[in-house]
Amino acid sequence: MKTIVAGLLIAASACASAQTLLTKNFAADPSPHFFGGKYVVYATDDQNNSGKYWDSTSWRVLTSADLKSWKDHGPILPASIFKWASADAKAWAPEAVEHGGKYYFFAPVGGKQIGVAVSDNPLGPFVDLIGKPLVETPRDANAGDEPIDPAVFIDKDKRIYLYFGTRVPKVVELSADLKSTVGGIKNLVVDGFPAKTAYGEAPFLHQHKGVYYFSFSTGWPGQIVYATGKSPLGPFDYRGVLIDFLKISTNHQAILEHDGKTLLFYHDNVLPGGGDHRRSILVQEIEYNADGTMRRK
Ligand code: FUB
Repeated sequence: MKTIVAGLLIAASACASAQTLLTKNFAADPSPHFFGGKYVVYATDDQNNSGKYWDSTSWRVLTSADLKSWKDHGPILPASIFKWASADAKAWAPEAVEHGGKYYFFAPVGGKQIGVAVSDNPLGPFVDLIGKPLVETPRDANAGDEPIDPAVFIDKDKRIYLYFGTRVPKVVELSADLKSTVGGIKNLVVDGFPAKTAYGEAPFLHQHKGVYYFSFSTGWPGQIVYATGKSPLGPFDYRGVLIDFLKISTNHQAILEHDGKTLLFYHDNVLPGGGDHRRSILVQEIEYNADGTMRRK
């Protein structure tokens, strides 16, 4: 069932509560944060792609004070932040992190490289932090064929981890200044996959009550599933499905815990004219069961 509420499309089903649509512009691959007293979501800019591929060259930013009303700031982050990237480099699933009073923006450009940029303001402008890719294939051993979908997790001990990768989930530790990788790139291990289920893309790590939750998409199309472990480096044990197959070739989630709520952001195809390359971002609250498993609220 779909209804329009207060200018925002709310999708609801018999078994799940409302999901809020963040913007009527096409956008995907949400990276949600609470920066400077407001919610900030960085996204792939599907509004400005060809409609035939994920070939936009900009990222879109959205903000909200209350998770209900969202402001779309438009495609304010261009791939040209990274001068070493080709002019038509595809701007895919971004990530950001607040660290030491500054905001860092991580972005895959062109499918083979991940850049890092910095700003004093969550909305930018961002400037390239190191003037070269932070991760690049084939330059970096074990970067994999497609080092995309960066996700950063800062642990309680202040160690910083960068997750990324297609078909094989990767992790590498970052230096405290975020300018370089530390040690080698490792493959993450997820045990207990059900038959015909495998890692696809969109790695994301969050922690809840001392448990490390590793969520990801299982492929194209994919389910959003998650696994848990005792370390940010894994190994992780498969725990279940958060979002089952949707009528779209990709899905991409990220989880934000703030103000006592756990918020699941992901993309679907719910806007008129939408499709595999014209995606839309939704948010829905999730909760934890006593055994640590998660369920959509
Ligand atoms: O938006 C381009 C790609 O589609 C992303 O990098 C993947 O996560 C998938 O959502």
